Amino acid sequence: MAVRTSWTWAFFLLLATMAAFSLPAAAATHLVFADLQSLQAEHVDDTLRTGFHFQPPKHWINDPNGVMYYKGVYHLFYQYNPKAAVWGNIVWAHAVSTDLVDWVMLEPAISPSAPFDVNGCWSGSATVLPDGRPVIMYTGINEQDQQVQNVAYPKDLSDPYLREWVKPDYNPVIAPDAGVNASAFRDPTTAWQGPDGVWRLVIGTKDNHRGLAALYRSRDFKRWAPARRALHSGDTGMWECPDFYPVTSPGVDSGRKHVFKVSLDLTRYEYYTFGDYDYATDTYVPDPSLADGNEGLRYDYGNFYASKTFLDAGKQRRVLWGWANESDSTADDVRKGWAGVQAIPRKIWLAPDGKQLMQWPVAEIESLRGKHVNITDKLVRGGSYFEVTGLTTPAQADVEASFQVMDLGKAEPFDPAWRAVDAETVCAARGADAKGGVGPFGLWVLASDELKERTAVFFRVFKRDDGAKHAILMCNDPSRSSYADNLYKPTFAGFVDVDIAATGKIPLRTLIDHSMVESFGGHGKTAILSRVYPTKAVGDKARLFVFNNGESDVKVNNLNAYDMRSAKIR
Ligand code: DQQ
Repeated sequence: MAVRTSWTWAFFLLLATMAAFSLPAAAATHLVFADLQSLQAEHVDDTLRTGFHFQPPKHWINDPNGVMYYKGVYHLFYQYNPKAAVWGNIVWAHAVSTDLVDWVMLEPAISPSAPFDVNGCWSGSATVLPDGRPVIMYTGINEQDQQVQNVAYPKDLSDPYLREWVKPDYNPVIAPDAGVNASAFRDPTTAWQGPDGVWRLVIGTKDNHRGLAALYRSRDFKRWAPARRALHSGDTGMWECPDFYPVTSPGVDSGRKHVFKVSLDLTRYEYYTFGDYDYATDTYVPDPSLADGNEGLRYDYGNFYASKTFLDAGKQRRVLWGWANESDSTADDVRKGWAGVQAIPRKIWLAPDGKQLMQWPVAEIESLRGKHVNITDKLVRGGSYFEVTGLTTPAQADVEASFQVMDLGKAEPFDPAWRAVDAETVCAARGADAKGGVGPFGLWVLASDELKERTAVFFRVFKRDDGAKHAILMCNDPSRSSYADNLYKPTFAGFVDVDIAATGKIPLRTLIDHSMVESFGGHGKTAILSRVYPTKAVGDKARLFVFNNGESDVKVNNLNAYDMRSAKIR
């Protein structure tokens, strides 16, 4: 017994040591824990597993892959380790759904099996060809550990779930040419066809510090040739998981814009631009008003990475998926037996003013709403808070609220020094407990009885000195979210482009799902996803509050909170 105990301790000590280097803050990609990557989880700790966000029953997941809608069925593939709760042994796991809510888990669609992918089946995309056949293009890690691009086709098109996929022998279809960095050449996009009938796609790569979206062309989806110029590039390090697609703005005759998004391996953030794409010359020019680089607009200002969109032809909408990594330690992941969650699928479109993209959880998830609590016109005096009671499961809930600022004159001046820094720095300096003029006000979610564990999702309003509108900061402050040690607890933040002087109100929607706090400010203008690990505010012990730590009173015009049922993932 003593021997076993000391072995157990030694093992956890080893994990703890590794964990010190493995919090997401360290941000290293594709860290391989040789000793852990085939450590089957024998026990799964359900305490903080999500109820209505997508997760497989156990083990590690990362990027959404090849998402598509095909003949009435949504397909979600994703990076998965079938053997452990850490990254490694990567296959394309596969799940299907008819409503983006309930999922049927299938056998992995693509696993290492051939010289061109024997060391891993990494991210990629699906394209539906004009003859109706879907094709997957993914990155294989070949025998020489080079990154090459391979195709796979469904074995049996009459199977509505497209369970089996065949990799033709002529793979790889795109190999890194001389001069291309073969260990940084991955994540092909969905292909698009120009009026000339030629297929195009881009692949993420880099040239020293310059991230590149390498463009390739093909007439038959089999023989691909590199274009002379990349579709786009930027001085931001390796570009992973590029995405490129057209968007329109409903009801606005602004023409068609193309969105270009990349996931930045160095910072683990994503950014996007949109602009004009010319098929004839294959040039993409972002709108000049948009920042193109680290300061660029983000889909989500929180823990959201390797995202991918697909066109939902059934509902004529574009849907965005993204991966939320854990922010506890690797040792915790091994102990839990699982790691990684997919964010709620979000409808995405161009804002009517053409200034940014908007997002909103797909309407289907509202089918999970249960018991409902409504609060109308409730004043929250500066320095006070109240509990939203009546929900059965505040740890698994959907909350929509609209806050009215009663005295905008109390807004503090926006320190000009902050202009040079990002929202995150401002929010980290002025967290949820730092009293302000207008705000911080918002929600404390996943709060414990004695209120010592709580995650704050809130707004602060500042007066600008440059004559522009007020600056509205939306923050997620997890600094008090848990009693547990060894957690990465970054403050996340973004500005919300709402003219508060004109509207008087700021809307917020927050999806609370045990260890996920996924928020949308300004009707989907700013999104922030955060992972938290409460120890007391779990299950039916979690509570929900509205707080106001500013001088100005705030009125909750309307708050609708719903219990959320669990999705069926079987
Ligand atoms: N994850 C995949 C890569 C991709 C990275 C490997 C992004 O293809 O670049 O699991 O998270």
